[in-house]
Amino acid sequence: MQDMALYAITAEGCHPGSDLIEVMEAALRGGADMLQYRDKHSEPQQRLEKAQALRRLTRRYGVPLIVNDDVELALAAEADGVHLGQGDLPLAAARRRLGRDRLIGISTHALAEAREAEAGGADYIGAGPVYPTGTKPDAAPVTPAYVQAVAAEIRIPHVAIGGITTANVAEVLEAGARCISAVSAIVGSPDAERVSRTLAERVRAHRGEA
Ligand code: 3NM
Repeated sequence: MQDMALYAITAEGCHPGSDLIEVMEAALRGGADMLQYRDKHSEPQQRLEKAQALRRLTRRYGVPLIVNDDVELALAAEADGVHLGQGDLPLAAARRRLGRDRLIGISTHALAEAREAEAGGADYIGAGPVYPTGTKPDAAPVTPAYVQAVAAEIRIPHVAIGGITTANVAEVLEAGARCISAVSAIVGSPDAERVSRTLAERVRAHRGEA
């Protein structure tokens, strides 16, 4: 998979007055280079329509589209892969259904989970939530120390996630993150393009690419 820098994830509640597709297009203009459709509430038909709209959008920008949780929706929408939490469909079952050509990402919160995902053939892992976040209020923060441990040991790509904003992204990068993900920092902003540009530029600058 490509070496992504900013992985933007959708949320049901966008900044008042903006819609999902507009906000995600703003994120792509700002430099997001991977996008995930995450939606825990919509009905199946609505989910399919939104995933298809995001598929058209991401094709225009040449960016991979990942669907959260739902392998069948990922296939129906011709997405590039799925992202699975620890309680979702097991990695091996998802791989059988999706084949080798589609990406599978796994959320991890501890090194044992990261090692298991790597050994099981995941394409990338999420590492988080790094900081407390209203998007996943019940999850205990893993702190930048977990990002550091993952960066030191895990060889597949990792994405730091959870409570990351323009104010704390430097600390996450210092801990060793090569890619960061954000939900509320982007969708909750009145200027998703500017926030995305700032985040993507910080990541690339830290990698020595800008
Ligand atoms: N997954 P925000 S944390 C969707 O740790 C998600 O696996 C996490 O949202 C994990 O950028 C998280 O708004 C929420 O904090 C990220």
